[in-house]
Amino acid sequence: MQKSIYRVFIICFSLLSTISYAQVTAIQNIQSRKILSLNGKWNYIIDPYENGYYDYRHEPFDQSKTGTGGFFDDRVQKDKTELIEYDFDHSSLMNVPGDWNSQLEKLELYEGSVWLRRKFDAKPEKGKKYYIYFAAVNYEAHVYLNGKKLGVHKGGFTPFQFDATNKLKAGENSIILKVDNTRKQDEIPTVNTDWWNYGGITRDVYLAEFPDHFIADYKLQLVKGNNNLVSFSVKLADATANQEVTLSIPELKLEKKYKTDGEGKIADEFIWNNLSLWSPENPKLYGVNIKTDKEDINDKIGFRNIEVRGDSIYLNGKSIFLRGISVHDENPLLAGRLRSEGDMRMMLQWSKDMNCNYVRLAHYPHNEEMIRLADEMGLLVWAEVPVYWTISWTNPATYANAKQQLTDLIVRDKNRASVIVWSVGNETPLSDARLSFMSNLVETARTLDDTRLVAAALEVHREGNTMVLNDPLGEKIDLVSFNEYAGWYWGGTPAEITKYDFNIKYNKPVVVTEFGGDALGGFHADENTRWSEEYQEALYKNQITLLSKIGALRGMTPWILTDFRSPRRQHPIYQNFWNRKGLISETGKKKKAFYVLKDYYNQMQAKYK
Ligand code: GCB
Repeated sequence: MQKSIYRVFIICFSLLSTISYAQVTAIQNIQSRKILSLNGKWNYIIDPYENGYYDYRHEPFDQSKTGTGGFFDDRVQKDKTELIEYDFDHSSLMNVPGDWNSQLEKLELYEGSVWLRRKFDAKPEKGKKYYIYFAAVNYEAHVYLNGKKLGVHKGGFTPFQFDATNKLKAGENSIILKVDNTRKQDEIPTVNTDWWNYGGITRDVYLAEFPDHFIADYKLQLVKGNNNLVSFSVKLADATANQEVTLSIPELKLEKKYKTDGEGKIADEFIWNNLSLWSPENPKLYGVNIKTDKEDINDKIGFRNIEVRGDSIYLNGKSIFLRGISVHDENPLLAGRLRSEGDMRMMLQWSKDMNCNYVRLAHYPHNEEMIRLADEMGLLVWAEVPVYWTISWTNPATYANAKQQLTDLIVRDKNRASVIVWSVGNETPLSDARLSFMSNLVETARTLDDTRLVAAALEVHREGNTMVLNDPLGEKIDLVSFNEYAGWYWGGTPAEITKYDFNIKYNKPVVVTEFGGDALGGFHADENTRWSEEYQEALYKNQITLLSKIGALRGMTPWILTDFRSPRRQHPIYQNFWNRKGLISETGKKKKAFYVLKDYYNQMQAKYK
């Protein structure tokens, strides 16, 4: 009974969140707003039994009453007789941003709740609005300010904010989060993945101040298929009409003034000739300024066009080959989520060292900073949501969650020229329910952004020595992308890879999303010995021969740039909780296969000059 009430609630909630998603997506370009960083050392309490959230009858502590026991009260003992069984002030500190698994040995494999608290000073001004903004918290965050709940957010890789205007005090404030990274079947991602389930506040936290009628969102990009037609739109946080907004790009001597309509919006398209178009060879970004009488927002934006015609991909009208590599948001050298710009630069520079012009940021939205660096360094991007493997396809709340995460990703990164593909998922098993779930996500992506390609990493099945791709989702997406593991999971040796051929139902550009095999860096043997660098090297050589049979091959992102941690990988000698398919080891050493791929990419670069 209780369960069905909960279900109705979830359905209503998901409907609500679908209807009002525009209000709940994160504010555009937070870095350029008036922000106070709340990064730093936060006190934490590990709470595996959720003792700070539920009473001994497992009822949630009453939010409306203080002193009931909830850790969000942040109580301090007033006299020696008082019993309080927690104490934030004397709890240890952890770095935020930072996953907890890599900061504390006892949390390495922890999945559950941790409370985090930080105090900060504020001087709220009358008439201003205040939001607490999180760039990402994995997975479920309950957020409290000065003992009062601001809200709950689910989804580990996308930004969100809560309105704190009425709860922020002059002087000292205390923000508390209960973060829970428990894996659950009905969530996105679901229980089974092949990456470490890093919990915590993994990206930046800010207190952001806004004037009335502030700019919540804007978009500045080329219209699809036209290298001179610029589309510009703005959305205020409320429906204020006649708000003046000025767009300027000083380098182009471009300045345009607008007034918002009755919905607080602006939408314009205008011709601008002689734009220097963004590409990996010319990662040109223009300084952009968007101003009102109360706000001054700066951004760096590139302009480019991406299109598919027949079986080719065109960037600014020129046919391209995507020389890519898949990348996880993890630093192999220190293990843990990428923590800083330096970490992110290292990953992207390694990709460039291999002569890549493209990265697949698997399997979930990476840090906004990563996309901005890709813009700056000239790397095209495949961006993905964690709709991975066996999602609960028939649960409406699960779908609403996936849709929200996709929406948040697109809203956040739509001004980044580097992003050319929105991927709605990876290796999802065929069924009618899955097809409708995935097709609806494809529709969502197209509705939110008609300028980029929409794709998914599909699977092939084998009929004898033929790899067949006839997944009906292939109809709806722009690329033929699939993962295949000939020479690794499919048994045999690298030599057997080239016996395969392909039967691909769709006449679209083929961009292979994964192939690969494990090699323990520094382990050398003959090319038939599993786990050796020589095996991986031969596998890459033969995979390249195999994939070159596909006439429509327009790119690939082999699996993967660096070794990464995964609880699924248990071989005591070769894995030890590491997936070893990296072309770079966990000590940063390039394996032999790195150079095979690099050679191939040099050839493809010459071919597509
Ligand atoms: C895959 C998955 C990827 C895994 C990889 C592997 O097909 O998409 O997430 O890590 O295979 O190593 O098995």
